[in-house]
Amino acid sequence: MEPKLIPLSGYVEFPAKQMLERAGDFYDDLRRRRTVRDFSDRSVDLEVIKRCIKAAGTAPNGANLQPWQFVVVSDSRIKTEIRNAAEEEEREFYAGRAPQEWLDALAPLGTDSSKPFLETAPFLIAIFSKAYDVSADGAKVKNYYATESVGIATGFLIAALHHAGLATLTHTPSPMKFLNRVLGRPDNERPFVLLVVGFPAEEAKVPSISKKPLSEIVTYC
Ligand code: IYR
Repeated sequence: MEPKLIPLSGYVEFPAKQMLERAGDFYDDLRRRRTVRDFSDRSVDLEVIKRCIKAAGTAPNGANLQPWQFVVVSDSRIKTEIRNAAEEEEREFYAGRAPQEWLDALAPLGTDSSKPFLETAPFLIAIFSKAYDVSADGAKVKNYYATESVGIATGFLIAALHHAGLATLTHTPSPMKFLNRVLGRPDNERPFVLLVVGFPAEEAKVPSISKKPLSEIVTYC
């Protein structure tokens, strides 16, 4: 097939000084983001969520096959079902399935099997990754780099929600297969992450942890 190529539009170059400022400002904005586990039950405009998911859908991805599905949950009965199923898995996780080394790594976060935020927060966004799609005639169509692509889109989504002034929790109850049953998703969709979205509770607390300095995370050559 002949590719259809069109002129690049939308790219903007900034003067060097402005470029530096923008890079610093973006860092300053992103570094304010904290993973939140204490959510308010205040409602959030669905339109904000839709716009943020549109931003996520612009992510670069394998062969532009866009191997993702975002399921937006606000129905309180479904949230309760998700909480119950997640807590069941988490109880097993914390009571024995997780190796001690993993529990030790989680200790600074103060997490446990109780997940009230799955009912309190106004929105849960279940993000699914599709290793393949199913065409209208039932044939399997393979996707490429599905996990990487969905990871990038999820990063865009978290940044978009933060930019809009919402708090998120990147939640990965393990295993997450119950999300297919509860949300009625087909077999080609694998749960990637359950994003909890809303306003932080007024008394929200977060762990006292820090990010590695640049010198530790970059190598130049
Ligand atoms: N899924 C569990 C455990 C957990 C695992 C990781 I890796 C975290 O960064 C945080 C928690 C839970 O949600 O409690």
